[in-house]
Amino acid sequence: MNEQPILYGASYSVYVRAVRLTLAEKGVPYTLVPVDVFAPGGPPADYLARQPFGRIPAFEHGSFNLYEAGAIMRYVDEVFAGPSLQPEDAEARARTNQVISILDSYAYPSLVRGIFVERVSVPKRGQIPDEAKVQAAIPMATACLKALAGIRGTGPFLAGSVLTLADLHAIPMFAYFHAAPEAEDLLRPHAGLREWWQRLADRPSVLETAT
Ligand SMILES: N[C@@H](CCC(=O)N[C@@H](CS)C(=O)NCC(=O)O)C(=O)O
Repeated sequence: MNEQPILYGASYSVYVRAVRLTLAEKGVPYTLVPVDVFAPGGPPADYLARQPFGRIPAFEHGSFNLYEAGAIMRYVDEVFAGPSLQPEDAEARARTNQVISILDSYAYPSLVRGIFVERVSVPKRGQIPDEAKVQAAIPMATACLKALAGIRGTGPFLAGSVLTLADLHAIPMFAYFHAAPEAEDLLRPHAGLREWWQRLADRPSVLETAT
């Protein structure tokens, strides 16, 4: 299939950014069609045909339509040329998928929704953060950082010795989390995660998807 893929979403979304990072690392040109899920009234009604839950991203490649960031990232990795972002080795591949699942199930609700949104996005909108939500997110954020640091061990990347979809899934969540004042204290015990972030933060794909 020669068509250039189309990604529907907004650059502020962590999940849209994770897909953009994957496309960038694979060197795949694509079109980003803006869909703002937080617009008053929600996304356009016809968008629900692409993503019935009203979330972003959605993806189109020729006649193939897909939603759910993790599925899109795996598809992009498997269909396009460029460096493989999923290890061949069964154990390393399982670690990659384990990290992605931890990020979706525990990191997004705590690091992003519980801490970043309340501490950074809500005040930016001129509203008062819900302190209870921040406090409720801290135990899960703590457990999550400990788990990710443990899985990473001393390797340069989250799930082994090469960059994988696990790193690309994590980058947008960590980028937001770092903007919250809680990040410094919560990351203090995890020199390895801080070093991981420093290694990735000025990667071309990371810089070019920063906005
Ligand atoms: N499981 C979905 C999650 C996507 C998701 O939650 N996207 C957020 C933006 S980062 C969204 O659309 N939020 C809109 C809302 O919560 O109403 C995926 O992996 O694509």
